[in-house]
Amino acid sequence: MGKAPGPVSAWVGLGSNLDRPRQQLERAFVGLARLPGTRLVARSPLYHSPPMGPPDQPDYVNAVAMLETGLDPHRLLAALQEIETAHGRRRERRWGPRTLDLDLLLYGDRVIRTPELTVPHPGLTRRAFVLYPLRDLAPDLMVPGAGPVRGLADACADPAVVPLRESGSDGGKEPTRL
Ligand code: A4P
Ligand code: MG
Repeated sequence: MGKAPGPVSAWVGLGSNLDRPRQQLERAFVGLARLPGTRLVARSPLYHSPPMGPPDQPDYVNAVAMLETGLDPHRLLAALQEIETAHGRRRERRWGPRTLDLDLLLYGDRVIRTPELTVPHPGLTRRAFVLYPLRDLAPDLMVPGAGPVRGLADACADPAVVPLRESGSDGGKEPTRL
């Protein structure tokens, strides 16, 4: 148990709107790169987005990471939750503000529906703050049951979701392969 047959491409959505969100995401990429049996292959540019859900919270910074991992999906989810906890994440209300949210967006072409894990992530096909950074990394990637990322991103165009200004290493417009 615990190992998938071979490395699988897994896509993780990152979001933060508390305690210096850019830095939260920078640290989260480091945490993802250190996961056992896992390589951080690429990271998207960072995006600025207004909150989806309760409006009485700060705007978010969002991004996507591509991993190659030998962890099975449930082990990977547990590892993502450990990183969230290390970032002081507290679960207070649904869609409330958070230091770090890590969502498992896609795990290869697998469709998973268990009580603790739904893949593809249920919000994936409707959220520009996920689809824009995912399109930067993999426009032709197929979302099981929904089609290619590029078409999904075009279909949920949201002018309020914009790349963060270039500044230092974390606001560039180009995806970074690692
Ligand atoms: N879970 C099931 N499937 C998954 C998956 N594929 N990836 C379960 C991650 N978790 C998954 O998550 C609740 C439970 O979902 C977990 O225990 C896990 O077993 P949570 O992170 O504790 O709670 P949450 O994030 O508040 O709820 P939810 O419904 O997952 O919210 P989302 O979808 O993560 O959305 N606005 C902007 N602009 N940007 C954002 O990033 N994020 C959210 C949260 C709200 N508004 C936002 C953003
Ligand atoms: Mg979540």
